[in-house]
Amino acid sequence: MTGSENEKTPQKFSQKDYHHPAAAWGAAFSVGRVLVEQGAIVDGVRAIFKMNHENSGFDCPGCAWPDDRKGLRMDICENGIKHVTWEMTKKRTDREFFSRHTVTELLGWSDFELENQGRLTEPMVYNATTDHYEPIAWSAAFELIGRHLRSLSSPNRASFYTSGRLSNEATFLYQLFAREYGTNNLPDCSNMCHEASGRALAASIGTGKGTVDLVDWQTADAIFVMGVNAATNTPRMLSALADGVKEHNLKIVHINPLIEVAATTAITPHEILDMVTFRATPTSSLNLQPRIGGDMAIMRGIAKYLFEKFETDKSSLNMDFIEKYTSGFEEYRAACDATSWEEIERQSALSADQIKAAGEIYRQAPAAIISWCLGVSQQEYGVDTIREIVNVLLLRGNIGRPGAGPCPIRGHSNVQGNRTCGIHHAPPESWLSKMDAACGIKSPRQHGLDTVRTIEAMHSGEVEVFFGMGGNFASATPDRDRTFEALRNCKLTVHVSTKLNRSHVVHGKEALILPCLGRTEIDQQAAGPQAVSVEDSMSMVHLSVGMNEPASPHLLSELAIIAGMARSTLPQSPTPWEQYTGNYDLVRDKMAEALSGFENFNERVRKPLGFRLSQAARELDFETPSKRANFSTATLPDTLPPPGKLIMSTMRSHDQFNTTVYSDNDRYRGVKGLRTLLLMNEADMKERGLEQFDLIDITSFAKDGSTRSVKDFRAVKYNIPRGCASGYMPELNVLCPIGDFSAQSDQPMMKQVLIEVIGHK
Ligand SMILES: Nc1nc2c(c(=O)[nH]1)N[C@H]1C(S)=C(S)[C@@H](COP(=O)(O)OP(=O)(O)OC[C@H]3O[C@@H](n4cnc5c(=O)[nH]c(N)nc54)[C@H](O)[C@@H]3O)O[C@H]1N2
Ligand SMILES: Nc1nc2c(c(=O)[nH]1)N[C@H]1C(S)=C(S)[C@@H](COP(=O)(O)OP(=O)(O)OC[C@H]3O[C@@H](n4cnc5c(=O)[nH]c(N)nc54)[C@H](O)[C@@H]3O)O[C@H]1N2
Ligand SMILES: [Mo]
Repeated sequence: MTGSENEKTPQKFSQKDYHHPAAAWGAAFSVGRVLVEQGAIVDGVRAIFKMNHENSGFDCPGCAWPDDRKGLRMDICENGIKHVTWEMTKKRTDREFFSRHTVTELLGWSDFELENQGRLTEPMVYNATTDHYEPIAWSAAFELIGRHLRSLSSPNRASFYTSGRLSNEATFLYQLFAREYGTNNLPDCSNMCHEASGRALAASIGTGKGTVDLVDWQTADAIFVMGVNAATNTPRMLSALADGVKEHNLKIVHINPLIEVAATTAITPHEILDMVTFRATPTSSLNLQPRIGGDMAIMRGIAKYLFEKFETDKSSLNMDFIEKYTSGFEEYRAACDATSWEEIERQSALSADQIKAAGEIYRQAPAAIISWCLGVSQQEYGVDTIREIVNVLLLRGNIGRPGAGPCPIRGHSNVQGNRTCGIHHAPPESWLSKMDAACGIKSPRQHGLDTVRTIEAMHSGEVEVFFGMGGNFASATPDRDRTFEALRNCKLTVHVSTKLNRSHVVHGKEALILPCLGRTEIDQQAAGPQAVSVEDSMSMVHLSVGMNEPASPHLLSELAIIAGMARSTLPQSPTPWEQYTGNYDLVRDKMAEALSGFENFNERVRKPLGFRLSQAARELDFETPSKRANFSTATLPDTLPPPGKLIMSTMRSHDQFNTTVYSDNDRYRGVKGLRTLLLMNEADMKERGLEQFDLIDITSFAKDGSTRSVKDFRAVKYNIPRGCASGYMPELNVLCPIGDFSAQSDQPMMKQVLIEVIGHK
């Protein structure tokens, strides 16, 4: 139904089903609009041709999907282009802008309005007397940070956040600074993203990463796509899916409470002929629509089906693999026997036949990949669920051979590299001792604070200085109101950013905004223009080289900012900060000594495709205490909402990058002009007397009994299982209770919020 069809609905928003393929022309038009709006049309087009090219371009900051360098094809996507263009905008947030607007006034602006002012141009400091941000020299800004950090009674009273696009080189210096200063307080966005994946994989196969690469994606016989909105958030995955279907009859199973557009058909932009002739490729063999939180039940059901089939067909399980490489098989079989189909149906909200159909696709496939993203990881039982995914893979030996394996789809473009290079509040001893020996420092051994615990520590006054290296901590984290109080409670907040965002206007008693170069920009240092490296979702490390003139002559690189802060805080530091800043090869030489897998870093990273970090589990070498891949045996948790309540997942629209909102539209879900919405099942709406677009209040219920509410959202009828609802982050973060994080992963349960919905009468 469109807005205009409903009397009660103002004209400005609407929702109707989307019936076109993913990617295709709608994407092309959308790109054109953004290029024009940001005034970046010429540079934008030039940039697109430079993006993700073998060692001659910059890495797309849009997502962590690996680059496909098959010949000359253009492997780009709409959202990557939007993201790059957003950074390359001609608009500027300069000193005149800050002198025109008080911070109190800016606080009333939307996230879109804040970022849409364009690129930050020089360091700014908050003046509490005037309530304005005012220019400050870089040297004075570093001195201010140094003064605060030197005066804290313990280094643990500062916390150093990272958003996942920081390069490997900057990451390494950042952690080195924090640890030389004396703290492991290194929270990062992965604490909200794939922490569950890392922990589950480490326990099951001895490594925190997936084992597959892009060639595996191109050769798999079956791929399971769980809990990801691929056409929006990992659009280049569509190429792998569509090519697989066309080239070798790939079977694709989508598991998602919503039928996202990637689960229908796609036309990928590099298939120019398909674009011209509107020829779409079906990208789904089967769609399973579980209840939110129902994924583990599905995986348990698939395993149960394999055991049942094994009675009559011994090829259903790979017993040779199981005997040679795994432990815990008999216990796992017992756990599957003990789980009834009835319970599996109840928890997943699917019939046993539907799950068996997925099981049969899996059983028939000689090689299979199971991939997943936030729909699986941001759940209370995310770790158990991901371990169950690995159980299913182990049953058929789907690991360590071509076309097979577990594959977490990472989010930010270098979030995996951040962890590899030391962003970890709980680093393993072996990692620390190698780094310490190489760098000549003595790192603290006491574990640090993650994202949720940093918020709580700022709230209670235990953390007094917050440093944000990229990202938008105020908006991205759970429990908005509490996070705002926490940030405001700090003595000093510092944000290294490219654009203005909420975290700058919700600040500590003293506050700095430090503007940095973006990934698309030339990074000129003493030794000439510099390149940085990143690691993609599939462990490929490669160079990224900026090509545009910097947005302002006053921007510093992230490495230079870290070095400036380090020198001011630790005047006696033996680390050659200035030399590192002048020539990133020197940082890489040190990383080659400090990080295993980075030997000959400078040489290997300059190879045309970079290099792949070797991974033991891919070679069937499982670095677990048992030296085997471990089956897990968790019982199926009960994740059903109590009567009268709904389970809500928060997610991204098609037109946003995390907290950066490009527009109020969500094209593939047919939504126009509305972000304060809640997608609901029609029967759940009826039960509450709600009609399409009715105004609603949403209240969330935390485990500690507290409640949080948002008002004046709109109910939107959608194809979603009963008892489930979905809406957008960051608007709904106010409903995510700070204390409701998973005990298994410590991740906030951003896809599993218990709510009630009440219509306005
Ligand atoms: N354009 C664009 N690209 C991005 C980003 C962006 O914001 N914009 N963000 C980047 C980042 S940091 C990340 S982490 C990734 C995020 O990529 P996604 O994981 O795709 O992110 P979300 O939009 O949160 O979507 C989650 C999906 O999980 C589904 N889901 C919800 N609950 C469940 C459940 O219980 N089970 C299952 N199976 N599915 C469920 C939702 O319906 C939705 O399709 O994308 C990265 N790429
Ligand atoms: N409710 C709910 N909340 C969520 C999620 C969810 O699904 N639901 N997802 C979570 C996930 S997966 C993630 S990853 C986090 C994201 O959390 P963050 O990474 O903290 O947030 P972003 O929105 O990606 O950060 C955007 C800001 O980064 C800055 N920036 C952009 N480019 C650069 C650069 O090159 N350098 C520097 N220094 N700064 C730059 C800009 O100033 C921009 O405003 O959000 C989490 N929050
Ligand atoms: Mo993420």
